[in-house]
Amino acid sequence: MDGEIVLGALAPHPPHLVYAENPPENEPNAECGWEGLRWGYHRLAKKLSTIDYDAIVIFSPHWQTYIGTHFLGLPHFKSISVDPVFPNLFRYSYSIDVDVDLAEAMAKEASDSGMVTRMMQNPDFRIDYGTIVSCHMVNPKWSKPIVTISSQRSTHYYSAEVMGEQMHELGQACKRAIKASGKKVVLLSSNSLSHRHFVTESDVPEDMSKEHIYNHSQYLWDMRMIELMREGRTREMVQLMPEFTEQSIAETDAGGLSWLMSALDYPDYGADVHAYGTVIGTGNAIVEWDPRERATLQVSP
Ligand code: 2X7
Ligand code: FE2
Repeated sequence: MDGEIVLGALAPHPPHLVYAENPPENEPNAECGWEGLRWGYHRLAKKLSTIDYDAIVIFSPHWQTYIGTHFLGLPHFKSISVDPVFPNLFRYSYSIDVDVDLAEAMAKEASDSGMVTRMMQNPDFRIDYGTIVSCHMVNPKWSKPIVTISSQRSTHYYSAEVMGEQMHELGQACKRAIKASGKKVVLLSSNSLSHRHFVTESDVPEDMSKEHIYNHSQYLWDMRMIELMREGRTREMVQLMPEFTEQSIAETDAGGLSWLMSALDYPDYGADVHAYGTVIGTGNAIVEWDPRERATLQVSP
């Protein structure tokens, strides 16, 4: 039977969210914080727990590869991940299973369509915190194998437009590989939206009286992008992506959201927004696309 994408989500990765959850894997302890985003993630995790799937494929901006797209390529990685900017919040012990067959199939499809790809086979490779935070928040039990796809930074080498074209190809290649694999797969784009942020931390990081969007203009941009998602106008959203990325220094520079839209064949059905909230002034949305919505639209009279 053909494989399929059973769910896609925008799943941002501020380490603050894991910090505020206080899971046993993370050393630092928080009193509370960022509840709107965390409760949104709980709703998404609950939805995922009702779905039958084999693997999670995640695209992370914090695995940055300057020559081509890389994929995790060993069955297991175990270590501790320390956030370089927030070591006070995130020191997380992980033990992660990888779906290497699926990763290799996606890398091959991408390379057959002309992209530069590579499998990461260094057993000492440290998994980036973007991968860990998003995967923890959607599936805290780590009950499914994952595949991480790196960000190949062409926004900065070339332009946001070049990145958009490459991510279109990568999304289509991943979709073909998933179909051929026979597996049911969840896709995550791990990124914030607007990304201007404060450069000093309050004495108590979880002091929510200090948390708000960095400026109104980037808030307006976030709302515009989210509205297009909610209305199923994702082709327009992708067209706006270079301008959005530039104007709000968005983490869409990494390419993940464009990759996700391509793999989902540019949803024309409305997305469900589980939460929007700020973390050190950045804009973060937890958004779900359920491809069954398209099927429903097609069969209804
Ligand atoms: O990586 C991040 C991020 N994208 C947003 C907010 C805070 C910290 O880290
Ligand atoms: Fe980030």
